Amino acid sequence: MSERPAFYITTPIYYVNDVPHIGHAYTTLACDVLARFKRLDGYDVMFLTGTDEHGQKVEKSAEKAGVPPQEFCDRVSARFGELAEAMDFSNDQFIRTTETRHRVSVQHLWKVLEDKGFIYEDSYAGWYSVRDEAFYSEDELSDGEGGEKLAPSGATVEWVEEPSYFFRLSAMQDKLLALYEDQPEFVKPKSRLNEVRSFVSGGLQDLSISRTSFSWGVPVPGADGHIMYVWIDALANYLTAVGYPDEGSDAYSAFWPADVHMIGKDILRFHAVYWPAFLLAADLPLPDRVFAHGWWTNEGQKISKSLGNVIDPFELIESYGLDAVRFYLLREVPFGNDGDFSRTSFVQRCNADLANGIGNLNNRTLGLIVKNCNGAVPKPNDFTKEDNELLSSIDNLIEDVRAHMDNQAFHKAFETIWQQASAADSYISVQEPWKLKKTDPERMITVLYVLAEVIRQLAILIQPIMPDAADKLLNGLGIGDQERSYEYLGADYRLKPGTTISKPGVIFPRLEMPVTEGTSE
Ligand code: ME8
Repeated sequence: MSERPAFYITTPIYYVNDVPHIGHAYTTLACDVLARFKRLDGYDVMFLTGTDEHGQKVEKSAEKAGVPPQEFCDRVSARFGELAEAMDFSNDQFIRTTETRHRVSVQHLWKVLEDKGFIYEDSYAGWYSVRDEAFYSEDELSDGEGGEKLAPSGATVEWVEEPSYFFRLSAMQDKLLALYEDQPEFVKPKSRLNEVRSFVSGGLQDLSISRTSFSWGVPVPGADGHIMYVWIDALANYLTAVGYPDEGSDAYSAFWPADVHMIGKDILRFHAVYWPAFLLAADLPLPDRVFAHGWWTNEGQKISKSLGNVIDPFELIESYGLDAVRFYLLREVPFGNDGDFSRTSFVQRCNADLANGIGNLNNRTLGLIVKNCNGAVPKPNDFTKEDNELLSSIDNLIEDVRAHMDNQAFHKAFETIWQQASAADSYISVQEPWKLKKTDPERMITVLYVLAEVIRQLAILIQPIMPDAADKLLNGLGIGDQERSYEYLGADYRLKPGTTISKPGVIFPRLEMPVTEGTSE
């Protein structure tokens, strides 16, 4: 087994009732960036994503489409696979809850919970939302305009009465409160922890965990006619992927418990209340953290199919290129907050930080090296105070970036990196290497060397967010695949004089402003 530390990160598994949109791309992107970061930082990473294929919502969608549920799941799940490819996600696994290994795993978990006395049979009479696949108590509901009852999410609920098995969630209240107390980073951001704590403090009712009024789900072992509630089925995917129920397997020993379950704020209760309750009841170790990020709106409006404003990630990539899409989504909005997608801000952000930022820095520096230094990294002379300042701040940048990444503060990590790119921009404006050619060619050489070295380290640092652009930048500097991990940051692996430099191409194309109302600048 590997000597390296392990890191296990998961996305929610997405319902296959509909094709992927920007929200799904966003969560998985955040995980991808963290997974890539950790790999470069020396970790053995397990990055899991996949699809949630059972339940009433999926069954109804398949019915509507006039295809058998499994065929429907295969079709939509494949689309999520295509998204992973289009977004260049580096997931190690793609799990589907209709796989046999998952049925085995979740049925085992059920049995463990049953053997430990946490499951009993009764009947459920209450409200259920198919859209949310969630049970709601009366006091959580509000009245809709047409007299219908609405869940806090805005989804309609229906009255359900059926025989059901229950999980003794009510018995877990104290243990959960103790968890939030002892492990305050279990839920992030902090506002979400407070939300969860107040929900649990209000008292917990036992949870209905089987359904009998439809059949698209994992059969409850030994209970004819019962299928598992889709959330116990879905949550268990995080265990299945690392080999559960084989707790002695290499994958399980290396990766469980998970380091981060990344989710959107809509599914906080399932991950921060139900999931730890199931695990505590089954005597299984708890994940380190559930991070619930915010919600994207589109130009100020809720994203919804009925409003026709769903942002298609495939179209975005087609229009703006993958590097820009990946960059914008994680740079624009403080991670954890809600964010508004706007094409104007997209173009502004990418042009400022990419085309005019790192792209321009790279073009100017490499262009001058190719023209004035025989197309190779020049051998620098003595560094001045300014040179040393710039170099030492980039040499130490990883410390701050790492701290931000460990807090899932992606925007801060990128801000830190881009501040360094700005510092290099100021340096080039002050040093004016293009003028030095005539006045002080030896100094020009040193300035260009310093700049190229800064670009080397910036390119290594930005690999997680823009793997493709970083690859081009590193190729331009002649940095081989073996010299791209974070070990190579810092002063020990400075650019080698004599390395051939290629003529810079366009790495970050300048994007056109959208021609719609309200975009005049
Ligand atoms: O809830 N902004 O699946 P789901 C940001 N199958 N993120 C968004 C978003 C938006 N507008 N819309 C969706 C499920 N998301 C369950 C999960 S896990 C064991 C089971 C993202 O297809 C966000 O991550 O409804 C949210 O939590 C997830 O998609 C919901 O995906």
